[in-house]
Amino acid sequence: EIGEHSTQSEAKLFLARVAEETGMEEAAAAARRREVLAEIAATGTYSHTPEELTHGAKMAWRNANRCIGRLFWNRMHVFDERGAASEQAVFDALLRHLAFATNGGEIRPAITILPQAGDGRDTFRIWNHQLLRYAGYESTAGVVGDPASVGFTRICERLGWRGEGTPFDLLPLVVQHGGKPPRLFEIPRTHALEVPLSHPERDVFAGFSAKWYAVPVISDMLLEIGGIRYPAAPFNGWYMGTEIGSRNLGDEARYNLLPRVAANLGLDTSSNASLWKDRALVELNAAVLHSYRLAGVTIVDHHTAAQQFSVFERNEEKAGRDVTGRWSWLIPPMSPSATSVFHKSYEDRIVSPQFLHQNPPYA
Ligand code: HEM
Ligand code: NRG
Repeated sequence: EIGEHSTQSEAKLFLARVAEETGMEEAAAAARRREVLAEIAATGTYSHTPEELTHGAKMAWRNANRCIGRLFWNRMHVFDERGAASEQAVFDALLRHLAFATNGGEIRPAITILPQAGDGRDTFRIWNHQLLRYAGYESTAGVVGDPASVGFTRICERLGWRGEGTPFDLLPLVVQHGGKPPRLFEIPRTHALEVPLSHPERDVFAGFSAKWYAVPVISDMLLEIGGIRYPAAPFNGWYMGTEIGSRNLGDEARYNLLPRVAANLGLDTSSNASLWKDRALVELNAAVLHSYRLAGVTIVDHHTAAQQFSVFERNEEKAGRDVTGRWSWLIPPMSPSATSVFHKSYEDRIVSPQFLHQNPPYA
């Protein structure tokens, strides 16, 4: 069967790489390889050792072509939650993840790995795009909250959830086991650290108190390791400032704050050539970095992140590995040409282990 065959070849490649990278003894590596091939022959699939799981997840981060934060790929905590058997158990694991990752503001990269697919048991799907995200409500006066969440917010409402209606309502966690109806869980405030935004000198948020959450935890991607798929494996690092300042708050199709910030700065918005958007972007981004720093929450500016990425590139070269990347995602959405990544090109080739987009389980 095709599926078994590819699992077999993917497993062999992965095991060889892990053995090499972790300095396994030849005999131990050969024994493990035989064991996995026998398991695949007997059951059509196999399960990873804790060591394979941990190293595999780190490799997937290392191979994430769109990620500028990869210097730290080998420093991530891996929660092995493959034993989770109920929606409640998954929710509890996600709260442990949030507490560990948040760490009072000193953010720690982590991943929680839930049961694998294809071994005959039901897997889980987390319907949320990120564990922490704000709702978006369509109204006649436009969207209240995050326009990117309008569709998912409607799903939550159909499942019985009602938000307060503020621009920053945290969405509930939606966890599905197999083909059962999903279950909703409200995230306790204690597990959702947020940062009130302010500017060091100017009142750029006059008329709209903005905030953002501390930890980005992507929860809708599939982790593939050695031919094994983990459809629920939420992971986090910390924010790069521009993700919030340029995109989440600045995009016209998101919180669209540039006109307000420009007005609060007294800029001439009647002419594109006044560069009011650019000036507003800079001050919005300065406010984000300032506020996270003030709150003691880890964040990286895009210049430092790009420098760290250059160190990653050198490290990988020393280790004899190619660095793949997607240029259009690696360049930061403010002053890209002031960073090194802008001036280089990258091969956007898929390397396994990897994080993959998957179809949403709803709609
Ligand atoms: C994407 C930074 C940690 C995997 C990104 C992006 C940035 C970023 C700026 C682009 C996001 C966008 O434009 O929407 C960072 C920083 C980290 C970090 C500063 C701090 C440690 C991690 C970790 C993982 C990871 C721990 C996985 C274990 C990814 C993946 C993407 C990505 C898979 C692509 C997401 C997508 O396709 O939507 N990262 N990252 N990153 N990062 Fe990282
Ligand atoms: N741009 C998204 C988050 C994408 C991932 N970014 C990270 N990942 N920093 C946003 O919410 O703005 N991470 O694992 O740290």
